[in-house]
Amino acid sequence: MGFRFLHLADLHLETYFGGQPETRERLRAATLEAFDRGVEYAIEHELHAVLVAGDVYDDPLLSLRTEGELIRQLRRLVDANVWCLIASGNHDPGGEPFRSADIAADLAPGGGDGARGSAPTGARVHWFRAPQPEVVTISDVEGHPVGIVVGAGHPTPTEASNLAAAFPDAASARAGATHLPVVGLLHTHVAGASAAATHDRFAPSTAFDFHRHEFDYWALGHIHARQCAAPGLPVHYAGNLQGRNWREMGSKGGLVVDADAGAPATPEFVRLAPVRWTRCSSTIPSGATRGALIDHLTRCIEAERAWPGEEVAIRMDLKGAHPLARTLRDPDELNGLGKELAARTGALEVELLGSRIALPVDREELRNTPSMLRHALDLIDRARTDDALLESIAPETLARAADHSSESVLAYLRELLADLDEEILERSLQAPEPGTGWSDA
Ligand SMILES: [Mn+2]
Repeated sequence: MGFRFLHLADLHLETYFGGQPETRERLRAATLEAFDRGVEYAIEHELHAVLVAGDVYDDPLLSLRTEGELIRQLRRLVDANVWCLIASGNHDPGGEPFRSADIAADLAPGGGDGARGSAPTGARVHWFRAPQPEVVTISDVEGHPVGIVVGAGHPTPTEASNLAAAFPDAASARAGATHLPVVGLLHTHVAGASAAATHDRFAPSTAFDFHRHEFDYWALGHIHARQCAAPGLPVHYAGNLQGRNWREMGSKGGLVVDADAGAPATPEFVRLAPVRWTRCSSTIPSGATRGALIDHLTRCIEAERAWPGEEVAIRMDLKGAHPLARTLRDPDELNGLGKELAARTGALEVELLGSRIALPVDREELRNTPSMLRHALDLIDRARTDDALLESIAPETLARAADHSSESVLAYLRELLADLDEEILERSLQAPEPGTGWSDA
């Protein structure tokens, strides 16, 4: 067995969250719960260390309560003889004027007594706060060395230099201890990684930097999507610990690594986040009653869960044909339905998107049948491309055309046309038969 550790990254404690107010409240606690689970996992599985690759908290406004919780968890690890190594990122920079320096001081031997009675933390905690790489030898419970961690931190919130480039190669990090695996710990933007484009280019690096060092594993942070960041090399982003919004979907947690010297380590994902953001699409049953529609959507939500009762925030793309298409596309209606479904299923949040719901009309058939409706639809179609026709059918007084230049009037008229065929269809179609419309009966 080699050097066994849990790789976490991007905890973003007290981040600004997406979703409804209740969702934000839940996520605040869920992030701390996920961290608690990670600590629990490391202790229970007797890992040698927990490595956190930066962005432990979101900004310097971190509450004292959450800071206290962070320190409490780190002390738990130390009390259980598990090392804890953190490398500062852009959200938790390590320079003297920043918050991490204070937290690290509380963690040092003889530091703050927030957890009186616990073992002194200094021995097994290391916070890499400086841009110059430091080498730390990790020992097991008996004090035998099991691995080497080389780490560096962002000194400021906008580190522009390539920190990976200054790392020593594996041989010099080992300094003769050839049997020990070498692990890099860094918060960095690797060019070409998946989702790299949506993350700021702080401490930018390339796959080449990691090729050169010949480390047995790189524990990276910054990009929130879990992935191997350099094909063919043991260079991994753990992804953030708890998804915070629709852009951070899927299971979240950490990577468990068992590293040996000279053998690139393959990490194994362990789910830690209690809440999962997910997205699905559903074709609604045409003509369903309100009750039948709710039942249908409830089943979709249940099917989306990995296990009964899983805490999910779901975004559902609705499509299909329904006599009440207009109602079902209305944001207020969808919001109300979503809340009802969330309460009914216990989902944290249900967001419904209805723009692809249409009226149950065979448009081809309609166009081939002579009727007033057909003429109206033809007229709307032609007016979309024929400006002279559009102007000729425009009302003399326009409600909102303050600027009467021909181009702005035309633009306004085109805007009015946008949804007009749907509106005409809906108004001219017969009301649904009792029992097929919008009732719970
Ligand atoms: Mn970051």
